[in-house]
Amino acid sequence: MNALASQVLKGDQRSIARLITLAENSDILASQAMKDIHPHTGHAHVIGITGVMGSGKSTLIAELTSEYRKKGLQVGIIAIDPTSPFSGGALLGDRIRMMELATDDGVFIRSMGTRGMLGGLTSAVYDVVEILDASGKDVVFVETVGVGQAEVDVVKIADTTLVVLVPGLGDAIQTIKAGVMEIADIYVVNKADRPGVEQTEAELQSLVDISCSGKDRQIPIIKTAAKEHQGIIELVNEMERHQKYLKKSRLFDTQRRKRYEAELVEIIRKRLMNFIFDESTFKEKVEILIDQISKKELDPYTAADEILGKIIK
Ligand SMILES: Nc1nc2c(ncn2[C@@H]2O[C@H](COP(=O)(O)OP(=O)(O)OP(=O)(O)O)[C@@H](O)[C@H]2O)c(=O)[nH]1
Ligand SMILES: [Mg+2]
Repeated sequence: MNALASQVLKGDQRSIARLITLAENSDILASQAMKDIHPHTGHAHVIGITGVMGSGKSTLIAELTSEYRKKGLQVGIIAIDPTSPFSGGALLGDRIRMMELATDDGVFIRSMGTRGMLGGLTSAVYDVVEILDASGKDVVFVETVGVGQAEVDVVKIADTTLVVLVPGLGDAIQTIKAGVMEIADIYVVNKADRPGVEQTEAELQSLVDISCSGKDRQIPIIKTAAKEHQGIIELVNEMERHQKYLKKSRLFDTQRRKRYEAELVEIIRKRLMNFIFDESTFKEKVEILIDQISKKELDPYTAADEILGKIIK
């Protein structure tokens, strides 16, 4: 077994950080360690959290984390958003809360930018989830902001997906991009200390009544005031209930297969892209083809056939 991998399996914070960095840089050293840790994954409950900007996702994660820590569980946090408090984008008060968590050995926090193709999740997220899972984290949070493709992709990684809304934005449901509402396993109305919470809840309830009619599971709506630590225990209970539901039905395996499929596609895509565009000889070849396309000596389809012909014999 790879030395780095075995340190990660022991939960060593520095080794976890190192392997994550190697994976982010697609370093050759990462792939061996990733191979070694895979058999030790599958234990963590992966929770995706998405929702409008500033709805309190990071605050919720911090509060949920302290709740899980009280239960003696270890927590991993991945924040996919450059403006999140994890990377220093929020008010000082929030940052202090995060700092508390950051010094806890049972918590690992990592923030990542959205470098993925077409604004989707950066492919290293799959690696980071695997690493944190293998390192013994019982719960892994993945935070994405409700814009772009990332929040729709989060559903491929997460076992349980939370969509966070806040009261007082007028028609709450309209404020979230189409397609995002459908990915929720649990709706959270945060900032329930603010006026308009009943209206938002009622709007959501009528949406649930329509979308869940005839289904065996109704999407629950949980009201929280993360800043006041209100509704946090209820939310933890609801997430655990969802995990049990997944395990009881065959949905758990379906969900996991979705993640592995997305991960596999991502690894292949990344390797093919590197092969075509980074490897020196191909880069040269591609430049020549682009010249020819520009001069109308060649069309893009024939050029693509030529490049792919070198890979797919
Ligand atoms: N009134 C009120 N404010 C809250 C609550 N939860 C969070 N906030 C505040 O809302 C602001 C945004 O909170 P964040 O946790 O950074 O929200 P976020 O969704 O992670 O934000 P982005 O990552 O930037 O999209 C902060 O100033 C929080 O203190 C709440 O329950 N009630
Ligand atoms: Mg945030």
